Amino acid sequence: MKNDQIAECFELLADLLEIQGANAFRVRAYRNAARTISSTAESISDFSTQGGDLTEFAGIGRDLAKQIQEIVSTGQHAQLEELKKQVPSGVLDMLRIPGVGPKKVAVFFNELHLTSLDELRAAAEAGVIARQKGFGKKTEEAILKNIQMATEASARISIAEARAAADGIVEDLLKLDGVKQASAAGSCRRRKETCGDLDILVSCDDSDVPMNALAAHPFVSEVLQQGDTKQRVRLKSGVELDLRVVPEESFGAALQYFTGSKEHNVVVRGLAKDLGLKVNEYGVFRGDQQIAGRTEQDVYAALGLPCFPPELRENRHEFALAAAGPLPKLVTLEDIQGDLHMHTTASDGMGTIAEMAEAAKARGLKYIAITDHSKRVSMANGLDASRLRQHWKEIEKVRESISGIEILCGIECDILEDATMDLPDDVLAEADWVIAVLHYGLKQPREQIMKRLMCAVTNPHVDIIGHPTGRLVGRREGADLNIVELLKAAADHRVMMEINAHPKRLDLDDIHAALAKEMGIPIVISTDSHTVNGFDVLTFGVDQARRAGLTCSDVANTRSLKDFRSLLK
Ligand code: DGT
Ligand code: CA
Ligand code: CA
Repeated sequence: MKNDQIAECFELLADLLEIQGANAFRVRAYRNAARTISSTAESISDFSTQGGDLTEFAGIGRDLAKQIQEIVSTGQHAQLEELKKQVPSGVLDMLRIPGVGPKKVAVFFNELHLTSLDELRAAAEAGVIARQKGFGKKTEEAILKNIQMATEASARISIAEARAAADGIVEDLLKLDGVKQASAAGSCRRRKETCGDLDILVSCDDSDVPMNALAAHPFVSEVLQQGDTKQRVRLKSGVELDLRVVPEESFGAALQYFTGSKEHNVVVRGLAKDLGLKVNEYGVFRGDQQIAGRTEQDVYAALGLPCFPPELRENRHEFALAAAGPLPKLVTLEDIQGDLHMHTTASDGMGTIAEMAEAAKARGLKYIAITDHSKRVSMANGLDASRLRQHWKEIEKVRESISGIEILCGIECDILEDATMDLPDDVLAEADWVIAVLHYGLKQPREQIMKRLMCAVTNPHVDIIGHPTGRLVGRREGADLNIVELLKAAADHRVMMEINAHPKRLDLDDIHAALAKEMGIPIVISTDSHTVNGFDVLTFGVDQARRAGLTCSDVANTRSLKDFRSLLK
């Protein structure tokens, strides 16, 4: 069992207990434990089964240690299962509404007896929420405005969750006797930031083999439909998955077809028709004769097309790119040499400077920037000028004690609501690397948001805008900004743009990153790590960059540190 799964159990317990009005200390204990577990590098499950003493971990006492053992050994938590029966799942869905936490949900459930998003919407429309003690018209309006996001969020999962599930299942299917090939398809293979459902293809002579295995797979809760070659199941996480079993000679054609996107496939079919050919999930056909289908390369080649990387298959630029010559070579995870956004224990990170540097080095990175928060982010213990200067001295000490990785003295500096920087210019001037970000006041009118961004872009010490829109995937819209105007100014003032790789952010998104590339703005893919495991998310940032069509030359942190420095102002 993965640490994140154990942590999720505790998070859910905390939510449910809080909704039931449980003791605040108890709730906090579960949340702290969840945080410790999800930020621990070592497998808690292995540690526990090998007889390790779990109370060695911060925030884990005897009682919690026992509960962890229970989860690890039974795959369940009895009290959690009990609580789930008492609180309908529709109540938990309410937690996905931006700005609504367990305390508000407790009122909706316990006092207003609302049990689903639909009931909550109806109550808000009827003005019932605004009349409730502690709530007002404003809260009610916010709920009505944001409830749609919760409905949609519950329908789509993040690419991180999609990949973890799909890759795990594909790996297990490939181990089965008789299974020749298996692959994820659909939006997950295209690395879209969210996925509606999962799609997996298998080639196997006996379709019962993969279907029986999937039905019994630990991720799967029930089989929804089953035919001769097609099966639809629901995973325990709630997401649904389509499995298709296809003959070997059609595997490439099926993979092409079911990878999509629909829009890409429409163009492919049209091009085939122009050549007097027909393409479907079984192959490419001239009349009745199959001329390709075993591999995707064959299918595209039969149509005179290159085998598009799945990330490009959205019918955006890929056909124009193909017509213009060989496809550009997209950036890969292995190309990334440095990570320029991360936190340490100086602000809200869980690792020390040395731990973060060692972890980055172990992953093959050649350089990093330590970029803790500035003082405005007080709940993250953000740094003022004097603490920051002290912190940089610490970084210099670590620099001297570690070889094989370079460490830049950086700062993630807030752009304040009044369009000034959170730290004075003379401090920013001393930094090797300054990320400017919006954290607060994201709902300000466009004019003020742009004024703030311009303040950062025109500041001579700002190197990059971090997570430029501030959106949270499926949870919060980004700030109201004019992206073209921002990118123009960034190009003029030689300010870079971040693709924040965290699957909750992916900010810039693929479309905006493609625009930044077009305008010649260097893009940096950063992890925003808060723990030594935080670097894991780099892959999602690279995927987003690939969807934007970025090559090594577009991504500044594929360069050596020396070449990277030449891009700085
Ligand atoms: P999702 O699941 O909403 O995140 O997006 P996809 O792209 O995974 O869509 P899905 O699961 O409905 O279908 C998987 C792929 O199968 C899709 O990308 C293209 C192909 N496909 C499905 N239905 C059709 C269709 O009606 N026409 C064509 N041309 N292709 C289809
Ligand atoms: Ca899908
Ligand atoms: Ca599907």
